[in-house]
Amino acid sequence: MVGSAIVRTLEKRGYSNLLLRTRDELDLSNQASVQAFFETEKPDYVFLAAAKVGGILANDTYPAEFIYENLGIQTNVIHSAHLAGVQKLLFLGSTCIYPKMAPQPLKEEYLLTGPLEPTNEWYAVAKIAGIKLCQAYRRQYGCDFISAMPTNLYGPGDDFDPETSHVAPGIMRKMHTATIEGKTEVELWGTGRPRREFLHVDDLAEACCFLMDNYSAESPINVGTGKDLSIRELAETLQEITEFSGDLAFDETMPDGTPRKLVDTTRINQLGWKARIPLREGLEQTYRWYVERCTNAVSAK
Ligand code: GFB
Repeated sequence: MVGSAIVRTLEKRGYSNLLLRTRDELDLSNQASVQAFFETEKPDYVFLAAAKVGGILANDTYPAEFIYENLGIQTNVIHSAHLAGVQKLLFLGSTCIYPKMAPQPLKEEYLLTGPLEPTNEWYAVAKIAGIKLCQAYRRQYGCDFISAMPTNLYGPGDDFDPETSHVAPGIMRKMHTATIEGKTEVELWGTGRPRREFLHVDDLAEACCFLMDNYSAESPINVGTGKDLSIRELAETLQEITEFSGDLAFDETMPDGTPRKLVDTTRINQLGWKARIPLREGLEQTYRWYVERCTNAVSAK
């Protein structure tokens, strides 16, 4: 989702010399393959968006995959970028790197000031290691490696599998399916009280290009909208968008995760960047994308 959005944004800006590889063409968890790619292609700029990601249940169910795959991908790419003399690298983290009970909004300096949320500490520890790799290579070798911490993302290209996805695509799909199947209820996880901030992936892609041009420092920098809402409010908005007329049933045996994750975006705003896509509009566009994709998949069979 993120890589494709960055490519769309770069192409819109007129870049035609992009070095792209699919997962099948280049396995980023394979050190030798990554090193060979960098030695041969010698990229100037690197956007490191590749990661093993998922929603709260996937994070909690597959801790080994989340820590192992992410440590591997980012270590291989960052080290090879250094060896190949890359001019600038942007590493993408996540706001789950901040302590579970950190004051809100989350400022960049809250990193490593308290315990992490247990459901995603494996992913968070890997992402914190990625930030530290960038900082270490900057300090020791003078590499211009930066890291950005986006808040919860959504948009075209997302994972809509209800078991592994994040909340917005997960609920969209559950409501879409329930309407088709004539169900009167959808099951949601937790209490509905946690608050989350959602950023459209095209806004993140703009922010990544902006930071490549305008940011060069050791500290990670937050990327968000500065606004959050409760999961119940999100679900009610999605009921309107998907036209699901049934009830919301919250399964409180499922985890809530972090109570709130609102990022402080003062730094990036002061540099001159702001998110543009309003949540309602972005969710509507994402739902249209999902429905078109489902319809095409069905008619292709
Ligand atoms: O999006 P989500 O999985 O990620 O869940 P996190 C957000 C909230 O929505 C949680 C609730 O309180 C969930 O319990 N929720 C309600 C649901 N219904 C659903 C549903 O049908 N599907 C899902 N997925 N959630 C992830 C981290 O945490 O966020 C990752 O695990 C990463 O490490 C990512 O940082 C951005 O915000 O809780």
